[in-house]
Amino acid sequence: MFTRRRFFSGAGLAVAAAATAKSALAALPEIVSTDSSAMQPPLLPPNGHPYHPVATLNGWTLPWRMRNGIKEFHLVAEPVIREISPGMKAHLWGYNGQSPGPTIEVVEGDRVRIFVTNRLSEHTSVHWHGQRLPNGMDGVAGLNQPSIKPGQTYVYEFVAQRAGTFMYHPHADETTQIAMGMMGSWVTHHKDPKLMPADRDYVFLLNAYDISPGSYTPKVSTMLDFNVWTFNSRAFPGTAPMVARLGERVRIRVGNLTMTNHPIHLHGHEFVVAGTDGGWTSPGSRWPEVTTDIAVGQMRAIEFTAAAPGDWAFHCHKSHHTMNGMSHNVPNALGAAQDALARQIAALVPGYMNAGNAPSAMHMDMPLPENTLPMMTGSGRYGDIDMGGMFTVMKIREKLAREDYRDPGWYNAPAGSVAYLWEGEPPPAEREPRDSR
Ligand SMILES: [Cu+2]
Repeated sequence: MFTRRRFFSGAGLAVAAAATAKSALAALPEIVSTDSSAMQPPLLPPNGHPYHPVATLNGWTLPWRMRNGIKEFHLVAEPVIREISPGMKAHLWGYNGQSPGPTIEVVEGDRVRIFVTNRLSEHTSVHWHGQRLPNGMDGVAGLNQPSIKPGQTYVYEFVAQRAGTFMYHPHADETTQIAMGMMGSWVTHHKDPKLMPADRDYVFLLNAYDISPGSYTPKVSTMLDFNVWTFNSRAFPGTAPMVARLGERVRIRVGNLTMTNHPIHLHGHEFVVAGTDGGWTSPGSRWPEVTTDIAVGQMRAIEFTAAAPGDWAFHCHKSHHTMNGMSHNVPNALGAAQDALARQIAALVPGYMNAGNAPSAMHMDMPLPENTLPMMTGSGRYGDIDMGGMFTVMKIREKLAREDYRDPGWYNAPAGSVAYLWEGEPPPAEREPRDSR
C-alpha cells in the first residue's frame, strides 16, 4: 500500500519553492509540483469519503488540504519541460511542473476550492469541462469571469455534483494554450464506493503536438497536421504499461483534447463503454466492442475483465498516430532496393528516410536530428516493435499484488503458444507457374 507520505517522499514530488512572498502565499494551499514524467502510484485519500483511487498514465494526482470541510487544491499554470519519450523533450505549458497537469480526484458531493496561479506570460483561465457548476465558475474568460492576468491567483469553488470523468483546460487563447499542453484530468468518484467498482482504474488524455525535428517548442498555429501523437504527453515506448491481475475488473478513462478523433483499440479482450461525458451509461445500453472512437472534446470510460494473461497492445487505430515525428514526410519507394540509395541521400539531406524498407530504415540506423524520436522505436521480447506515438501495453498477469502498478516486464508465454517459423518443405504447387506456359 502506498501512503500519502510515501507518495511525497518516494515519487519525485516536491513542495515548490514559492516565487511569491511567503506572506502572500500563507493562506494558499502549498504548491505540490514534479518534474518527472514517470507514472506515480495512486494517491490513497488521506481524508474525506473513501474511494479506490485512479492511476494516471505517466501522471499523478494533486494532493489537497481539507479546510473547514472544503477540499482545497492549488494549480499553477506555468512553462514546463516534458520528456515525450527517452531522447525527446518538449517545452510546453502545463500545471505544477508537468503537462498534462495533475489529475484532480474528488467524491460526489465534495465542496471543492481550486486556487489557480498564473505564472505564464499571458492571461489564462480554467474551464472545468463537463461539470455542473454555477455559471460564474465555468471559466470562459470574458464570458464568465475576467481573465487571470500573469501573476494573479483566482479562486474557483463549486460542489462536485455528479460522478464521472472530466477534463480541465483554459478557455483563454485556446489555440495557443491547448496546443502547448495545458490540460488535465478530473475524476469524481461515487459517494458509495460499492457502485461501479473497479480493481484498476486508469485515466489519461489524448494529446498531439507539432514539433519540428530538431526543435523543442510546438507550433501553435497547426490545426490538423500534427507529428507527435501522445497518451498524456508521452509517446511509445515512453508510455507506461497498464497492468492488471488476471480476473480483475479494469476501467480505462480516456479524454480527447486533440484536434481529431481517435479509434482506441484493445487486443485480446472485449470491453463496454461504461462511461461517457454525461456520466455512467445504463447497463442495458452497453454492447461489446474492441475499438471505440473518441471524438474531439469527448471522454469515454471503457471496462473489461482481464480474462487472458499476456502483453496486449492498446493503441489508437489510425496508423499515423502510432508513429512518431519523422514519419510524416517520408517518401514511398516500395519495390526498390533502397538501403544504399537512402544512405547516399541521407548523407546529403539530413534526416532523410524512406518508407517500406523496415526495419533498417525505420528503426534508424541513420543519424537523427537532435531531440527527435525515431518513427518506430519500441523493442519487445521478440525484437523491434514497429510502433510509436499513441501506443502502450496492457500487461495482464496471474500473480500481481492488488495495488502493485509496477511494470512486470515482458510476458513469458507458455511453451507452444507462440506463432512459429515453418521450416518444413513448401506445399506442392496446385497450378503451373505462370511463366512456364
Ligand atoms: Cu489517433
